[in-house]
Amino acid sequence: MMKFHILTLFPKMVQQGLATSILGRAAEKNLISIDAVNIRDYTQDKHGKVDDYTYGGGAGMLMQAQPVYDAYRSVAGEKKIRCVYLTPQGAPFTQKKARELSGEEELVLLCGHYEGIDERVLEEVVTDYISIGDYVLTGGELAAMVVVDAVARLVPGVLNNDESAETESFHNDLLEYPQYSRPEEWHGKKVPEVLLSGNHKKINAWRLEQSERRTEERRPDLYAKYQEKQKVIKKLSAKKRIFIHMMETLSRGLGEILYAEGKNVLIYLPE
Ligand code: 9D3
Repeated sequence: MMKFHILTLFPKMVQQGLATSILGRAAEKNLISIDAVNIRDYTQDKHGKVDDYTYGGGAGMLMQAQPVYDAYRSVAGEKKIRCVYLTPQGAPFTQKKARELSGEEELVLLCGHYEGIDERVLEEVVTDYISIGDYVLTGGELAAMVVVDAVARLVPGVLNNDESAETESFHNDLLEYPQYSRPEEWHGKKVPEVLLSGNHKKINAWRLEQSERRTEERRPDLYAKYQEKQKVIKKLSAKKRIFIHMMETLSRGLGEILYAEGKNVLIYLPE
């Protein structure tokens, strides 16, 4: 069972948002637990205040160190639990980071509000600084929900067999191809002929082509990476019997090209 503790001023928001669908079922099955801790419950201020002005001036308020520290201690005790602070000043969140965090037994997610949190408590409790992208949110709650969702999906048993096979298999560096269901014609639009042909070799070729065109159009950054990989795979195919393992590693997205120049290829194998 992987435990998520979310420190926030808006516990209902995160609790409700994560109680539905796949994560709701995972919690019912005790594969994960999600508890939202209200930072305000830990203030020593008699009026329940958790924020104050910043030293040095400037607009806005800051969350004070004391309630954040005591909220963290209420879940961690004297233990050290990995603590992710959701902040615009963090490193961009990626699937790789989600995989890394899913190896923890327990995780604290700290949501900031106002202009942020007093630096001194961050120095004492935070192990990871994460942003979910370059746009302005109101607070860390939505970002924490994004991280919990992406990490919890990787906990064994949370996804069914079909769902996990999908995430583990090929199509790395490429966007998915378009998909169609019944009826065969809708608003005058027909399902592409090839998908009704039953010829799976042809279908796979069509889907790959669609994925490539779509990636080139919508994600030129990913497409450049894909093309570099294909170039290296082609080079390796000159000695296929020797390099078959490297070729498969690359096409399955299990390795990264560190260096490729002339006849030298260096591949990094994570884990
Ligand atoms: C001086 C400008 N400030 C307000 C406009 C900066 C600011 C403070 C706090 C901007 C946003 C926030 C609240 N955002 C988050 O806590 C946050 C966030 C985000 O805004 N974008 C992407 N990822 C994240 S993770 C946490």
